[in-house]
Amino acid sequence: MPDRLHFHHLYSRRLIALNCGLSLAAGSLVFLAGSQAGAQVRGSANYAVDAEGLESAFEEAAASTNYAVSASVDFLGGSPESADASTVSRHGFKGSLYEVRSLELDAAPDPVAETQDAQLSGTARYDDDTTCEVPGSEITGWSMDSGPLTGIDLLGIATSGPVFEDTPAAFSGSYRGIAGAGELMVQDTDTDNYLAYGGDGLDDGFQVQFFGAPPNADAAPGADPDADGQDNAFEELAGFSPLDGSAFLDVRITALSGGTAHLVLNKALPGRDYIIKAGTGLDAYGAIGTVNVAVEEADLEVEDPNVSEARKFYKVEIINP
Ligand SMILES: [Ca+2]
Ligand SMILES: [Ca+2]
Ligand SMILES: [Ca+2]
Repeated sequence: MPDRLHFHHLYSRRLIALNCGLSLAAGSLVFLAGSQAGAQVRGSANYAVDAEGLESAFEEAAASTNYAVSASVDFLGGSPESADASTVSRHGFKGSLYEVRSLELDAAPDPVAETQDAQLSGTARYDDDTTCEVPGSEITGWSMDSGPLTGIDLLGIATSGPVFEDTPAAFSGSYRGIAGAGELMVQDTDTDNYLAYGGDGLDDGFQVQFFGAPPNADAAPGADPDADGQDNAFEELAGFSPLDGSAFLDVRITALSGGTAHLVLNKALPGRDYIIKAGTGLDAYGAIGTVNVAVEEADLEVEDPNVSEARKFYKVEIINP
């Protein structure tokens, strides 16, 4: 089969060529001291390397816009480095010549949603001011120093607990004997999940603000600890203190003239719908309008221009959409 013989022949020639190449390299080493021709060019259509020489006198550089390599074998040196010099590869040394001087710890994501995980890691800064990223698994002695973390495992995965407002957490750990610290913001993404105040329908931030850390029976949505007739849930909706019996939503009819009734709400909050309802009896109200305000307003006046009944009742419903 002539074709097969032909291929075999080419294959054999390639083997021979390779062997020659190896022999030539060995010869270069022999003539090293006297030669200045050690560097060779290696390349493709997109890439070219002026290859390393065998001592510093032949040192050659391979480079692109962002990257440079110089290499040599006589002192085992070389210095590949990035354009901004933030990282330097120090290959070829027989031992570590650099020591960690400081450690910064970070988290991702940061902020993290409450009850979710974040990966902690570090950045070590060496005594020559270079830096090195350190994975969380290589940092020892993880510690939760403050804030709403519930655990950090050996891989540096931190778990956050529930919060009643955005709350920072502080943590620390060490790398090669150098301690570092970091902070992580835990975001309040659920307004009704905080410990014993969670799941009762009332904003946890409001409950902590007025009743302190849970549990506290006075903080229940239906409780009225200031005995003003409006329970905590309604005080939160209307924007009043649940601990001040003189502060509560008050709706008054201040005037009636020419078939128009003037109503005044002593406080209106932005972001709420105030639905004004009217009826001829206490069991038959119909909505006559909705009022919204852009900023908090005291003594907000509302008019009902269609008063013809002998008597008319009003009430206000508040909705926090
Ligand atoms: Ca929460
Ligand atoms: Ca709650
Ligand atoms: Ca009350």
